[in-house]
Amino acid sequence: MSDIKANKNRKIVHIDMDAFYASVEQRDFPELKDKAIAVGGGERRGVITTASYEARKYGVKSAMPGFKAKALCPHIIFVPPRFDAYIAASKQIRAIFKKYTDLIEPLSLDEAFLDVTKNKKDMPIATELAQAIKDDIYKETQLSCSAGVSYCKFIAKLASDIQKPNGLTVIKPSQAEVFLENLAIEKFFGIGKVTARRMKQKNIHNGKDLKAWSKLDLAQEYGKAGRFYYDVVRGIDNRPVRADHVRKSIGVERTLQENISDTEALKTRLRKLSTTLFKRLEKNNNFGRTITLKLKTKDFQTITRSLSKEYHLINLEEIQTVAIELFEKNKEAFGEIRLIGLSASNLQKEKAETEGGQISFDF
Ligand code: TTP
Ligand code: MG
Repeated sequence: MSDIKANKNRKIVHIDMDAFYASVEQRDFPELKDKAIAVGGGERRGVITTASYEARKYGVKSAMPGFKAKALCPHIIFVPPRFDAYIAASKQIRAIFKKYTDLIEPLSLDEAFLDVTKNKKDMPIATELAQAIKDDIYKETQLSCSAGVSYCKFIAKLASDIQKPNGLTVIKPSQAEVFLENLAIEKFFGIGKVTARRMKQKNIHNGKDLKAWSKLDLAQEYGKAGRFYYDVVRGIDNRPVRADHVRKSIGVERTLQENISDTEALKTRLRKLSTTLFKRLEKNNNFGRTITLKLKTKDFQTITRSLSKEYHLINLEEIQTVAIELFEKNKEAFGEIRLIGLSASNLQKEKAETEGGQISFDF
């Protein structure tokens, strides 16, 4: 097993807008400034997309049901989302990135990686470059963001979160070792909630604990992933910043063994397909606001029907409900079906678990 070395010569910047949707609302409606607000969640059974920092003080956060937000923060103001405004702001910030580098990998509307090792401004110091981007963004959009600077993607992303809002955090190659040793296990790239729980049962709570494990032991305990953990805890993440790497949709489709016209049988297929789609979305850490049902009839006519929600569908149950709803609403039009497909679009990376677990910094 040959050891991979970390490429520590790159300069990667991660930019993430602060309370993005809520900040756009507070900017466009000055009466909301300095107020505890949530975007979405106002309607019955609705989930909020995000909350202003004033509301977060009360424990309100993304994906929380509106009633819960209200219970935590009784004076909270619910604002309906205006996606056009968020997309417009997103385009503005991407145009700014473009002035610095073409190596931009957007992760969602409000977040991107930039490789500025070589950059269009010939700026040798990435920290100054990140500050310049922050200033440009503020000048142009009156919105604040947080930046993380490091030599690889996963550390840059963690860094941008450290001093939110309006932060700029640099983790130099020489600081990475201490940083990673003190990092809570669930914050490592590639370690999900389930793995983190398993690791804690084995007394692996932070990077230092994980680092004590040999490559062989990790491989025995976690299979192929174990080898990956071995590298990641040593700050080895050589993934390149991939320009234009945004997926517009993620979908699955199945040609049926035989054509089906029975409604119940089709619904059963659809539920199964929802599960497959959900697994694929989960794997990509990507969730959609829009679900599209595609059916091909026996005479090869393709019918597609879409439904958009104002929040991202992050549970299997939600995806299934939307898929069945789409089917029920339109079933008269279908007849005999030979292929069935389901896709999610208006994608957004699910927020990595960042709350809870304090990181300690020794530098
Ligand atoms: P985030 O960057 O995760 O959150 P944020 O920008 O609101 O707050 P901060 O970065 O300062 O912690 O997400 C960007 C936007 O994506 C957010 O403003 C609203 C939307 N969003 C959802 O619609 N649903 C979600 O579950 C999350 C996490 C975000
Ligand atoms: Mg953000």
